[in-house]
Amino acid sequence: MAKMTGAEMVLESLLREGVECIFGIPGGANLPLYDQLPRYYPRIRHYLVRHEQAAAHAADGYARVTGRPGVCFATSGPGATNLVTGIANAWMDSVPLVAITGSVTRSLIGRDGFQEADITGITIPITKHNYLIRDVREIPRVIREAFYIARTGRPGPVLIDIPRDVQQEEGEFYWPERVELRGYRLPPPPDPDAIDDAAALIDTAARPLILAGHGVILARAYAELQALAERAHVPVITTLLGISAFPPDHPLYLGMPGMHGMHWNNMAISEADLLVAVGMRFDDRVTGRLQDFAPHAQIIHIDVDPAEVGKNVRPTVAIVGDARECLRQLAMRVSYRPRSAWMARLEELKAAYPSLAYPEDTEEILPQYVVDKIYAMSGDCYVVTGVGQHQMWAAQFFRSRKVNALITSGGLGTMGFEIPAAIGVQVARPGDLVWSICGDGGFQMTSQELATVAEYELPIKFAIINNGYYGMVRQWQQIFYRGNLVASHLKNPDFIKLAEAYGIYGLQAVRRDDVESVIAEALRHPGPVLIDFRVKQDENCFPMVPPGASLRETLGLPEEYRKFAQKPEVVEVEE
Ligand SMILES: Cc1ncc(C[n+]2csc(CCOP(=O)(O)OP(=O)(O)O)c2C)c(N)n1
Ligand SMILES: [Mg+2]
Repeated sequence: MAKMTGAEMVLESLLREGVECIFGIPGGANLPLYDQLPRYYPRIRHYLVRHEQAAAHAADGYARVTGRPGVCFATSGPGATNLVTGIANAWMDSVPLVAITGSVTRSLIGRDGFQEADITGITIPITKHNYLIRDVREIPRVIREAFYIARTGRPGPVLIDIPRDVQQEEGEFYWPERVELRGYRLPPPPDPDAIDDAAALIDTAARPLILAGHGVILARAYAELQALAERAHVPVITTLLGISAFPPDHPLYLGMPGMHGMHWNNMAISEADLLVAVGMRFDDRVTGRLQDFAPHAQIIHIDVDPAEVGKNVRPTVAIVGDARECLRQLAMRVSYRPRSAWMARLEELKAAYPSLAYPEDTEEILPQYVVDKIYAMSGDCYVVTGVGQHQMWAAQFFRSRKVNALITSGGLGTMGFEIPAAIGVQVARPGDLVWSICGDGGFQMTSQELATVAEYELPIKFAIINNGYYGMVRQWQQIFYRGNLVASHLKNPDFIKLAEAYGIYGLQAVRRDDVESVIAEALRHPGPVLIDFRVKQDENCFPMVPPGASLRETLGLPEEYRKFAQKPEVVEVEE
């Protein structure tokens, strides 16, 4: 057994966990770690970000596309608290993350010394587990456990806080062969009786739907999902985070449901007699008013986390287990049913409510047109988004055939995710095309990361859907707050000059005719590009189910489309 310092043990352990890159910022309490980094280069590459929130989001983006835990470093106090939004984001979307923070020296813990924050206390509700290491010999075991916890079962973030003097202390490096955690259980094999019951329900259903969520992607259960859908002949709806779990051009694919989903899906859910919900948690953005959700449906709920079962809806049959294994077993048990009446009804719904139609003849640039064109011209790319109207359009028009290709903040809805998460995705997939579809508001929450993009020459294409507003906020104010637009207008900087200040190629589109040519130019340019799309400022995102309403009470159907876009109406909602 070799003697090593705590800092060396951390990096040695990360190497053994297969870590190739780290996103972070140094400071007093983690300098011993940084001091060791050059010895591990290039096996471990460090990406210096400009704000720790970005380190967490970049690690999150990296983890989403690779399936391996993303790693971020921060110093104590403000470094650690800056990670909090990013950790909460990973927690809400079940993304495996290992955050390693430096902490004040052991003798100073609890004395409110310089840059002390109780980060293990602060992150208890937003981590799967966290550790404060007090003995250097614990480091390899704790890191091994942290990675195990982060990636197994329902994935999530784990934080390890290491006092500076522990990083400097020497000890014997002992790498445990196995992880033994009392009270931590891996998902059980699916209960065969539950599989039987579920298969029987599917076989006898006349109007079934599959609702696939992020769990399908996290379990990499794409083939199994497709096998179940095809063998049983059941149409598939994907939640926001389930998008790209199923081929968008598949005849059984219906798109996204919920608040800004396709209206036909919300109608279909309201008419279905069976929902097969996989790796999704019946978020209110999906269900609308719970009492009115899927009133005629029996529900099969497949989830790796037993705490999700019965949390929001009571399932007829619950199967707790890994989505891939559950779907694999279920797919073997079901039989093909033509369900011609149901298929015909779904076609009718789609034709009656063409949810995504937008006018073709405008001179101004419609945001939908920009998003639609980006997909049309980019082939099978990754798309990262911020949060707001542009995010919903990026989801509605999604058509990349790459699996796991829409990287978006679903649960927490974190503006500012769009730049740093794209950094993580591009680092993980250096040869692939990565678009970041940004809001002009969210972009400014982490725009300092353009420096990171430029420094590491990451060829991300940033499309700012510049509507001069916190667009989604303005939309709510127009519809639910009497059109009283308070604090939603944005006086923006010159984004081209901003890009150029960082050494990034900037382009602008002002008229509809510019859109195709700037996208083509961005795709031709080998490095990072920022495009400022000056879109129609008052465009709203439809369809929309008001918060607290049932899925059938949709605003902005085609006949109302222009009326809502121009003359906002007040709609009473119960929250
Ligand atoms: C960090 C954070 N703060 C506030 C919000 C509330 N919020 C949701 S959407 C939105 C507006 C987003 O504006 P922009 O980024 O320009 O996107 P747009 O809706 O205009 O496409 C705001 C402020 C949020 N989601 N995240
Ligand atoms: Mg905006």
